[in-house]
Amino acid sequence: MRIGVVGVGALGTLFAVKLIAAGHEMVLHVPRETTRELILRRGLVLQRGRSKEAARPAAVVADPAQAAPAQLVLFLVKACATQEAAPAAAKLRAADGVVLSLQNGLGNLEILERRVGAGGVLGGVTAQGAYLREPGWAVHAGEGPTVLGEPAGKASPRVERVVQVLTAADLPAQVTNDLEGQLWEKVLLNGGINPLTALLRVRNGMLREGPAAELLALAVAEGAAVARARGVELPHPDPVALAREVVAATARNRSSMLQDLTRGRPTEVEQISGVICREGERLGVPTPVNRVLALLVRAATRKTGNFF
Ligand code: KPL
Repeated sequence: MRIGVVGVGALGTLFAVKLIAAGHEMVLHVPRETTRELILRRGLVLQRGRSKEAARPAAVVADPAQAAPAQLVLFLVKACATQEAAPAAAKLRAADGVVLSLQNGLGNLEILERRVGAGGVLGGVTAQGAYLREPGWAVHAGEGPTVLGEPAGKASPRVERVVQVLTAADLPAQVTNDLEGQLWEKVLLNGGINPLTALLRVRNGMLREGPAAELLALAVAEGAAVARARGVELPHPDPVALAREVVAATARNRSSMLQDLTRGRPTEVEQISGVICREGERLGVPTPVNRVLALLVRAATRKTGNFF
């Protein structure tokens, strides 16, 4: 199958390497010239411990119109870049193809549907953890399932097909009939793990104990209260216990927000903590911990220099 990737960051690299190894023809959308040249010269690299897997995509393009259309387009840009990158996904998608967003945060599917058309978008969440060593070179730092579904709910043959493609490429995937529940569950986990790891400058595993673990539990419980007040059915009965499991399973990972903050790039705080706080306010559910975490991340993002 011809598969496109828009957003060749850590997860984009991980998915692309696995899918190339499974025999798919990968087309990568890479706007930055230096990254494009690097990937064309060296290929993609996926590292796990001491082992390294290299893979060559079929095409690396700045303009998606230069590539043949893809049946499946993986959309993995940061949530704060969805608006900007959505046209590339729309151009790369074949007329009968789908764009699959596996991004963090809420609001991505609505933006994509406006660009791509309502029938052309699938959503999902992934518990795969990876960080970039350099452009096109990802370190696989945590494994977990990828769950996908139709934005409108019920599973469909095309979701089943994508699940098969991913699973056969060593990216275990499952179908969900409740995408909204999955997206909210991921968002409240990210609302705890991402700001805390970014602000404390630690890997996920450091949230397993002590005051950081306490803050994690408080942030996740607040997010869960907002989701429930909204009428969302959270798949896991105990989101705080789930957050502890995710932190343990991805202990070696550097969260995406930690990577963004340390590189001085915009973070997904608005699409994660921002959404939890705004929805909490609308529904009368207090979110003081998420609010402070959001303010601290915003303040840290604005910080331009170091006094010491
Ligand atoms: O989604 C993640 C992220 O880093 O954005 C987790 C699951 C927290 C893994 O690090």
